[in-house]
Amino acid sequence: MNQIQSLTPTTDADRRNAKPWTVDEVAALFELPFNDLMFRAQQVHREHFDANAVQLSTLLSIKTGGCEEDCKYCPQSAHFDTGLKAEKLLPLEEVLEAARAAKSSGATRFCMGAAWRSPKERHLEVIGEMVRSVKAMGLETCLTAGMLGEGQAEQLAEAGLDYYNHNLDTSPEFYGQIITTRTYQDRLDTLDRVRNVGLKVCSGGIVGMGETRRQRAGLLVQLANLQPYPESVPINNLVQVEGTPLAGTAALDPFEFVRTIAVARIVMPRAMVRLSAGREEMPESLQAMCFLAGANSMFYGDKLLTTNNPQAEADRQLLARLGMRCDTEAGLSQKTEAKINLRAQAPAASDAKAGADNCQHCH
Ligand code: SAM
Ligand code: DTB
Ligand code: SF4
Repeated sequence: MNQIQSLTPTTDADRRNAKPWTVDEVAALFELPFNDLMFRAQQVHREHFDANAVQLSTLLSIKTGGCEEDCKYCPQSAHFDTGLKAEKLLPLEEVLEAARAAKSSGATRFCMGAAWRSPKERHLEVIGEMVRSVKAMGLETCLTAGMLGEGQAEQLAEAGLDYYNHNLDTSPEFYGQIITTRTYQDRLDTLDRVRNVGLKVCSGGIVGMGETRRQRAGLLVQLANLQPYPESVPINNLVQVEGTPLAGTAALDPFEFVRTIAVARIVMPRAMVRLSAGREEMPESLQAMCFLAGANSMFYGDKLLTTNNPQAEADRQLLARLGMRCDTEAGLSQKTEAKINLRAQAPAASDAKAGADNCQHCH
């Protein structure tokens, strides 16, 4: 059981939903009894992935704070006073040092984040150098640096960037209450540019901002109906930062967060669904439930961009306790066979051992 049959990454054709999802259909998934939803999500997850493997990405803020956008959740917006000190773009050597540390603690992808509305030409040259050098260490690279203009995605692709992260953040209906300085269409346009030059798309959103369940469904519909849907889908739980307008928002029911992961898994079966911001505030039991719901990637390392993430050592212990393997290959091993045996299969002792032994960093 759980035999890894192929290391082939998904193709764009694999990630086209044959029929677009409607908000009603996705809202109906959210309405399922919790156990039924979890069961469906696990079926889908196990059809396409090894359910005991998780991919680890480490974040670094390469340009912090002072951002001209007004995203109401964000500690880095210059519109709000969160006490964060704005900094310039980090020098290359500092970025490479962080990438080396990420690799040696077991991350397979290094994600660089810049608090910009969009990057300037002079920045892209430096970032190109960062991408080339991080890749040369054997890490996958991801960048999130705001909207991309004409020719900028090409420049990043030429530098060898693997993924570009640009989140839709929420549903089109709720969006205007969260950000006014750029439109939903601006975000879709950037995703198009990224896709058109062959970069892999990382796009997801944030929950717990006061949106309704239907609006959470609306976000997932937007993502699932992209043609193709993203390779990578980060699901963030709002980290409430004092000074941002969303500080003090009623916390989301934790089961609703798990439901969001499960529905994301069902509507984007072959995407890597990343358990993203907000893990620091989650009990480990809840994180384990997110893996059961189909999350198969997470941010790993003591810090996200400006806020805390669980300590890497605590994560290594959590994965070990769950018998989960962190994947050291680029991308996650995919199962080619869609066979689910609904009767419980007693795991062979060798299977359990294979999972736990696989990652030299975690165990
Ligand atoms: N400035 C770029 C942009 O907005 O695309 C890149 C950096 S921005 C910080 C990346 C993403 O982090 C946002 O799209 C949002 O989804 C997430 N994020 C920012 N602040 C957050 C918070 N307080 N809680 C959860 N997610 C957050
Ligand atoms: C994403 O969706 N979440 C990450 C990454 N992409 C760039 C960022 C989370 C940021 C949380 C708040 C902070 O640390 O500043
Ligand atoms: Fe700027 Fe990105 Fe934060 Fe929005 S989310 S304020 S664009 S850093």
